[in-house]
This record gives sequence, structure tokens and C-alpha cells, in this order.
Amino acid sequence: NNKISRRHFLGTAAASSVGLMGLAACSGGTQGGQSASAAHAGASNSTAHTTETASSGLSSHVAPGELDKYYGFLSGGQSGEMRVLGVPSMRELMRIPVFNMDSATGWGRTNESREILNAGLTADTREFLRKSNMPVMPNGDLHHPHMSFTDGTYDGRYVYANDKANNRVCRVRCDMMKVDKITEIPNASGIHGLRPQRYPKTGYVFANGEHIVPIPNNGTMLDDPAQNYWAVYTALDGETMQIAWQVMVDGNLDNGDADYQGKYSFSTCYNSEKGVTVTEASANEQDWCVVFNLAEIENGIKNGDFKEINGVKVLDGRKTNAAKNYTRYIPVPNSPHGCNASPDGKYIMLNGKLSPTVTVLDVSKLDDLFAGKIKERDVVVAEPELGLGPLHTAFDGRGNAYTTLFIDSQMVKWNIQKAIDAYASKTKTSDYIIQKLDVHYQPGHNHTTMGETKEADGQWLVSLNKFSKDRFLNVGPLKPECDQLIDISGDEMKLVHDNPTFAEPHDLMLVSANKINPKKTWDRKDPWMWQTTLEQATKDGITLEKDSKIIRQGNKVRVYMTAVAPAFSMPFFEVYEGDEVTVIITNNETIEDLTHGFTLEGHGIAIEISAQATASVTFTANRLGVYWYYCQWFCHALHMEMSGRMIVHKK
Ligand code: CUK
Ligand code: CUA
Repeated sequence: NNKISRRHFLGTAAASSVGLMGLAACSGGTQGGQSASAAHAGASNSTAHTTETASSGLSSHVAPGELDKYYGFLSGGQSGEMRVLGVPSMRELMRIPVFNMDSATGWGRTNESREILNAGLTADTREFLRKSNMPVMPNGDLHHPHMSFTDGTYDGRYVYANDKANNRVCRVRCDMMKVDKITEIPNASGIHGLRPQRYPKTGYVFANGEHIVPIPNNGTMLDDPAQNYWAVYTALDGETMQIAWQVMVDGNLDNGDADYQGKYSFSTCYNSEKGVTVTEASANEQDWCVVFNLAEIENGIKNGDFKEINGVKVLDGRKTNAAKNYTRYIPVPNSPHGCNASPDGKYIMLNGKLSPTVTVLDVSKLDDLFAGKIKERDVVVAEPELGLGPLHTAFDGRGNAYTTLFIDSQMVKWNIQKAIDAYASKTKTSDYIIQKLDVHYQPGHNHTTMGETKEADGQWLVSLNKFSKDRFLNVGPLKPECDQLIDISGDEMKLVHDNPTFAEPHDLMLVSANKINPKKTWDRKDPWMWQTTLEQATKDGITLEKDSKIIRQGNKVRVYMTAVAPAFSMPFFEVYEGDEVTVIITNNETIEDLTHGFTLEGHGIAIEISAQATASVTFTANRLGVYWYYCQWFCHALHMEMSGRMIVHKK
């Protein structure tokens, strides 16, 4: 039995210090590779390992026709999209293409999506794409989705997410569940941690540059990382998606969070060494958490205390500039990772990663720290030892925290106040640990329902596990990830459901369904997605909802048509070889769920046109002959007949 051998193995492994090798993943089972990773030092607590049953408590079953209580916004990771789940059923409801190109909807292919993808890029990146013959950046790593806040809780307006691969931040409009803005962050490398301001509202969206690079990174400086490479912290304006300011810091920036008071934001740093190899970056016994003082930074900007680099105002928040009070650096044991604010607004949890601890900061002490009345470590009010590889912490709103233990493959539930008491009394106790639950395997992020808001409701916890070996039918060398649903409504955590997911959810956000109210069709009076297309149509004397017309301007041809099931308003159109053709289609359906598509065979084109939307696509008619276009969204009994011909003549 796989589970027994795994527990047996962990139970008998000799306790030893956590070295780098300890970070290697172990996916249960009994293979030899596991021995390096199971250095298990958790013997100090006697908490029983819980078995995985759900005999009583909440059920994940949502009967046919019934609706889930929560939306889950799941990152698609390197798939580049954002996914919408229903929770607790864990059913995938929608994929919102963002940083990827999508075969079904034509995201990345339509003119409207290309405009959104490219509008916020730097001049430098546009030039790179032009030289590389790429109309859009073809990939992205959509990493951390987080909703906009008003007064410490989700307000249902937007979900923001970062692209670690190409240094972008996107915004999804929750009324349409589509992306409306994407901003590239200059001067930074590897935009990783991302969090919106909680109070009074979003406000800022904070984005961490994980890697150190020369600033500006234009080839004039390449060597001597310790002297010449830097990480920057970025604040975007969540309304305009423009960059408000950046702060240059010592070390690097990993994960971040913001307080509930609107005064401070935070980031962990695992590379205070400014190393460029894994050995260098993990050499120090301590790294730190950077605290950003928002009012002081805003003052600095107002007073002109910045350098403008690549069009962005960059402040100096390094240690040598501490007198300015923009930042403080709080020492934290080796290589902290996740950064999580507790829903009571009092604490920031810094998850130890290479240290078996979580460091708890008391937010109310930060004013004194910046005023010079106390020292950095005086802000720390607890440092519970939880187990091996703490990565992220979630909350139930009842004073308990839930921390993922990557190396131990466990979720540990612990009591925050008891951990604070233990730290204050300096007693060697671990009675703050309430329960450890095996998860399968190697959890990274975890998330509770409404858990990053003041309305944390303590119903469900999802553990996003990086490995799934043996949990699902084998699908070959590449396995899915394993997202596990855990009932936390009672005294004990109970594992309820395993959900496989494709590459690779990093993070999840769980929001009460009543916070979000998407529209059922597009609104012709709010043409934000096709504004440019509308302007061109107006110039062409076209009414998008009515006209079927071809406008020719030299070799540029614009083909306007409408779609109502089961026909396009144009059964055929004719162009000449070499023409630059733009097909513009307006879906005139007024009822919900009546999406049409336009697929042009042999031309690499398929686009979505949902009810009341306009979408367009441009291509060159480089093939002589007859090419069928057809609707690819099943819409009618005569859906197969919803088609037409493009006829390409020799010039
Ligand atoms: S980070 Cu912590 S496990 Cu990139 Cu959100 Cu993934
Ligand atoms: Cu329209 Cu299928």
C-alpha cells in the first residue's frame, strides 16, 4: 500500500537539517529518490497524522442543475490563461485566455485581442516582436490571480494577475470575464508576487520583480551582479493600469501582500545575497521581508526624489537610503517565500521555505519601526516551527492558519494566538499545532474561501499540489497537478476531493458567488472590446449591426457582415490574391448563450463572436481558390449549414 509505505518512510527517516537537497520533490511511493527529500524534522510535535475521510461535514457534491457557492479564479500558469472554477464542485466553468493564444476563441489572433495584448507593451518589446516577426508575445505564465478590493474585501470589479515569463500584469473585467488591459513592467525581471491594495480600495496593484538585472537593461552594463543588478518593486494604478512608481531594493523580491490599513505593503526576499546561482542565493542564514511605506513613497514621488528610467519614476529604497523611510528590511530565516496577511488585519505571515518556521509580523508595530523607536526584529511576534518547507498560509477567520509544507507534503493547521503566546513565553512548545493533514503531493499555494479578505468564512481550503503521481490514472511522463479540496468548517480538516489540473496552477482565489455578477450578453452601448473596429466602421459609413458590405481601399479589403443563426449575412465574398482582408462580424443574437464563430479553413483563423459582440480578424489572401468559412460554435439545428465561401481571384 502506497500510503502506508509513505508514512512508514517519513516516520522512520532520521531528522536532519534542511539542506538544498531537501527541496527535491518526493511524490509519495517508495522510489529511491525519495530518501534525499524526506529529511523529516517534524518529530517535535506529537500531532497524529489524519487519514483522509469525509464521513461527516461539508460535501463537494453539487447536484445537476445546482450552482456552486463560490467562484474560484485559478491561474493557468504556463498555459497562460485564467480559469474559472465552481467551488466546491471544482468544476472548470471557463477559461479566460490572457497571455496565451487560444485556438477556440481566436484570442491572440483577432484584431481586438491583439490590440489589448500589445497596447501596454514597452517600445522596446514592440521592436523586439517586430524584428522577431511575432504579432503578439506567444506565451505567458499567468501566476497569481487576485481580485480588486474595497474596504478590505472583494468588490467584484476586476481580477489582476501577473505574467512571470514576460513581465506583464493583466486585468480581467469581472462583468464580462475578459481581459481589458495588459501592462508590461519595465526595469523589472520576472514579475512574480502580485497583490492588490486592500484599503481603502484597489488602488495600487503591487508587482514584484523577482530576478536581479541591470537597470536599465540595455547592454551597457552586464557584469558584476552584486554591484550592477537590482530588483524593483512596482505599484500600478489598478484603475488606469499605468505604472505609478517603482522602488529599487536590495536583494530580490519574491511574494508580497498588502496590509488592511492602506499604509504598508510587504515582500519576501530569498536572495539577499544577490547570488546568481542556487548555492549563492541560499548561502545566508537569514534573508528578509521588505516593508514599503506607502505614504513616504508617495511623498518622495511628490518631492521629486526619483530617477526616471524607461519612463517610470524609480525611487531608491535600498538600505543605504533608510533615512528616507521608504523601506525597512526585517530579517527572516533563510529564504522565505509566501507572504500572507491575516483576515483580522493584524499579522503578516512570512513562510520559511528552507526554514521550518513561519515568521509572524505585527502590523501595529510598523509605525514605531519606521519612527526608529524599535528594532526590525521587534516587529516579530511569533515564529512557530511547523514542519519542512512552509510555502504559503491561508486563514479561516476563526484565528487559525493553514500552512502548506512542501517537503513534508502536508497541510498544517495552527492557532495564531497560541503561537504568539509560545513566542512571548519563550517556552519550547508546539501546542499551537492543531492538525497535520497529508496532501498528495508537495503543496505550493493554498487558499481558503474569502480567506484573503476580512470576510474569511472558514468553509473550504484548496491545496494546490505540484505532484499527482498515483492519485490519477497514469497519463504518461507528464502528469497533471493535483488540487485538493479540504473541508475546514469543523474542528478537523477533511480531505474531500482530488482535482487534476493541467500545467500549471500556481495560485487560486476563492470568492463568494454573490460578489460577482457577469453580464449575459455583450452591451452594444459599451463597445470597449471593439472600439477601434467601431471607429473604422464609422469612417467606412458602416452600421455594424445592419450592414453587409465590402469596402475596398487599394489592396485593403474590409468585409462587414452580421451573424444570426443559422446564417452569416454574406454567403460569399470575393477578393484578389494578395489583398489584405479584414473580416468584421457582428453577432446580432439578443439571447444568452448564443455564440457564433468564424473559422476560415486553411488560413489559421477561428474566432469567437458571442451574443451582441463584434469581432474582426485580418489576414492576407495568399491562396487562390475557394475557401469555406463556417461557424464553429454549435448554435442551431442548421449550425452545420452556417457557412459561406471566400473566393480568391488571380489579380
Ligand atoms: S509562488 Cu509559491 S508555490 Cu510562484 Cu506563488 Cu508557486
Ligand atoms: Cu452559428 Cu454555429
